[in-house]
Amino acid sequence: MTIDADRGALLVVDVQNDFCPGGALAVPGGDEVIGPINRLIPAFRHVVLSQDWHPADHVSFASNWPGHAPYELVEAEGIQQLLWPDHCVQGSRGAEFRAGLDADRASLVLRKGARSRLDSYSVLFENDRTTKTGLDGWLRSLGVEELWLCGLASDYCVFYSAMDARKLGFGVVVVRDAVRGVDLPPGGVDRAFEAMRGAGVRFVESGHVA
Ligand code: VGL
Ligand code: ZN
Repeated sequence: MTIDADRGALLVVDVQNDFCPGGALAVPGGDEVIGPINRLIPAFRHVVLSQDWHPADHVSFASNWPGHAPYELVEAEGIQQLLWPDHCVQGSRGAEFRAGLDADRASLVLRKGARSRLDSYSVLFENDRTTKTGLDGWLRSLGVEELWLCGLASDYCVFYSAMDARKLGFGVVVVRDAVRGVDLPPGGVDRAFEAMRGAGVRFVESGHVA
């Protein structure tokens, strides 16, 4: 598959300490995405890094739900909310980009999930599915038509970003060796790939990109 540096943008999703081994919400092999991502970055003119960026009283933290534990499902503001361990707290070390990620060439750092009562998996819409992050307008004003997705996690933030991008009419490519998943509940990664394929997302290995 060929990269069009002007029409395409690389979206590096949530490559943060808390999603890497040793982090609060570690994704198995999470840091293994950094090598392929660093090799892809120079091929794009538009590189966006996203950061999961929660206040300490965030609705997605099980610690803010007395009597509940991480990975339980609750309802908040009419939205199904999966509870997580505290992660990516604004300004914390866990929220920083993983050391080794070549963040310098990014033209935009997008922070999401910053409102206490609203979670955001997708880099395009928050979890109420209507509040925009603003990334859509940024991309369109630059003439970007195709999004190349990499990062963490393939069954949450990468998945929701890919599905929203397809709904908004972008071409979407997921770089297979540059994503890793939580796989909770088990099988979630396979289901996410199936759903993305059904939505017209294309897949490529970073070594097969020109
Ligand atoms: C994510 C769970 C909770 C992600 C963020 O980046 O995939 N997953 N918050
Ligand atoms: Zn989060």
